[in-house]
Amino acid sequence: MRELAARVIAGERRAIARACTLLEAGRGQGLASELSAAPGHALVIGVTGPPGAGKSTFTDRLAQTIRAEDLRVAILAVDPSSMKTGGALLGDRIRMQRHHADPGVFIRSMATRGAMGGLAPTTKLLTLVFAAAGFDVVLVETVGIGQSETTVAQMTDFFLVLMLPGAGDELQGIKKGVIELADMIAVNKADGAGAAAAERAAGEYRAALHILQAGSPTWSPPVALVSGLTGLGLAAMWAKVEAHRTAFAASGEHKARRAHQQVQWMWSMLDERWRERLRETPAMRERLPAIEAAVAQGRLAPTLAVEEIAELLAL
Ligand SMILES: Nc1nc2c(ncn2[C@@H]2O[C@H](COP(=O)(O)OP(=O)(O)OP(=O)(O)O)[C@@H](O)[C@H]2O)c(=O)[nH]1
Ligand SMILES: [Mg+2]
Repeated sequence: MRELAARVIAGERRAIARACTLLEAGRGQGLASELSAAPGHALVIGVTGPPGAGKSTFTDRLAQTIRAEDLRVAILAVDPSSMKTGGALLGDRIRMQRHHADPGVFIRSMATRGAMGGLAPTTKLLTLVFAAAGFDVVLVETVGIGQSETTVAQMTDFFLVLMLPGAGDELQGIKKGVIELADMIAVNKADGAGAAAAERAAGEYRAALHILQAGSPTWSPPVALVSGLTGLGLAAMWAKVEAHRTAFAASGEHKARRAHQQVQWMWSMLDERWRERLRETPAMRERLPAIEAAVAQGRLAPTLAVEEIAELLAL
């Protein structure tokens, strides 16, 4: 493990890939500790949005923008496997090939199914690998469904929410919670025939953000128009990310956010392990399916189920 960690820290691509595989498989705790000792300086950016929002295309283009500044970038695409369509998978593969020859870009896909230690802890572990390997920027791309977006918000320095211009109620279908977490909202596909609709959508998001309580004394989340396809607005949005970084470093919010995230991460790992242990306890292994079934069928109130489980565990 020590040798592997050293090779990761030296930026060896094969070692980075190997480390990711180990950590995804729920192995390599020692490795994680070794890597924590080399925290690097990476800025971790989360990119989320509804299915088909153009996240992959956008992330790809953003990586180019970042590369143009001679910064090294790692992309972690978190796929809720069941949602992945053939087209998106193909697109992701094409994109991997595009950057193949560039040693300044590292791309990793992580299937939710494959994350043995839970999605959140594993995603966090992989960002740790990239940071230790010396990448300047880590882009974490995840589809905005279910809980993955809040999870990702909790482990990034900058949380970007991509939205689509669309007819009707722009806020429909996206959770207010996600908007509240956003450091920036980007209305994507603001190109060609979509430009006017994107402009309208941006106006609605601005209004929505205006009502929300500001989460930071130094930062009001901007709403930008972008196109991952044409590159429109990408340079401007990157400038905003850098402005955010500068502001948060100066105000101490960057440090505070990281500190808070470390504690959250500790708890999420503990939760996972605890849950695992709970399920593996012999008494639980036998009883749990029956308890779950009874709760599902309404024969047992969840409160009583918890009492019984607590008793079985002598809590
Ligand atoms: N007009 C336009 N189309 C785009 C843009 N970005 C992506 N698309 C198209 O939108 C579709 C989805 O793009 P992806 O980048 O795969 O979107 P995604 O959000 O990663 O999709 P999932 O991973 O399946 O959720 C593709 O057909 C793209 O060609 C854009 O900026 N403008
Ligand atoms: Mg995608």
